[in-house]
Amino acid sequence: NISGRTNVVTVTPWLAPIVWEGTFNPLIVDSIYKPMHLSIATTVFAVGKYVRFLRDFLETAEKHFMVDFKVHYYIFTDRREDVPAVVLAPGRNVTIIPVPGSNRWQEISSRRMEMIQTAIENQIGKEADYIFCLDVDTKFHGRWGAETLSRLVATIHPGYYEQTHEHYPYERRPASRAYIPAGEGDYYYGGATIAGYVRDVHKLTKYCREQLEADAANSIEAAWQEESHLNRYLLYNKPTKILSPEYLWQDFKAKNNEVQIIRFSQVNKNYAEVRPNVKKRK
Ligand code: UD2
Repeated sequence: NISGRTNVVTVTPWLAPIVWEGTFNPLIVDSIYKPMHLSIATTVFAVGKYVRFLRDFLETAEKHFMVDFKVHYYIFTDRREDVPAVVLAPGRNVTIIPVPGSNRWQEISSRRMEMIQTAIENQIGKEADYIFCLDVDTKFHGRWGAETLSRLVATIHPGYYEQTHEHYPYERRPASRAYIPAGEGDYYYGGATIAGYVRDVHKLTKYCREQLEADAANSIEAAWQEESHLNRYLLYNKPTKILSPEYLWQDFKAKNNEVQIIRFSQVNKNYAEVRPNVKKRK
């Protein structure tokens, strides 16, 4: 009862599945994972004006994200008073973690690695089996369920899944710790969705934090900040499961033949209006 897919690649050269609609049976997946009573931590940062994206993120997550699982949202924000009260299903709850603001969006995006690392050490590591680290300027539109669980999970960036690795925006300057030499690379992974066992995501965030700090000490910032370091980490620490761009789309992109369902998508945003400083978007 699985249709199979012939127009997309569904397995990596190291035999990790690439999850697309038609490659899994949700009933079988749910019957395996739901009885395990897993605890799922979900981190989301809403710093500065990005707090405005939280309501849609949380409301749509309650409809589509890990439904019937215990989900603990950790909201990192400098605007506690603006966090919306959203009705959560039984077994799901929210913790607010205060973080400082910043006048550089690059710093807010990058410092997530350090803050997630610390939150895992202080709290999440004792509470959760799996963790998802997600961007807030997003909405869920379709099922995101237990088919996404694995030891180390990354998502193919929707902007680059049709391209070959010489076109990926990896960091190409050898001076940066995120450097990936020409001719190397598997996929270009988006920084908006990282997941896995808590201990594996802890290792990843600690590594990226250390590399970001080493670059900063050498006055260099990788092309796409923590996303560049993430891509380097995943080149040498292969993900055990990869999510297709169904799990990370962008509202400004037209749907195409390969993507049969958009499950999670970055909303269109006015960069000049929401960011404390502006840089051309990808
Ligand atoms: C891409 C990545 C993003 C990150 C960034 C790195 C995708 C689809 N997105 O998105 O994950 O790797 O590039 O440069 O892969 N944030 C705030 N307040 C701010 C700015 C950012 O809370 O003022 C948080 C928020 O959770 C946001 C995230 O950081 O979702 C990423 O920032 P972005 O969405 O502005 O980055 P963007 O669109 O370039």
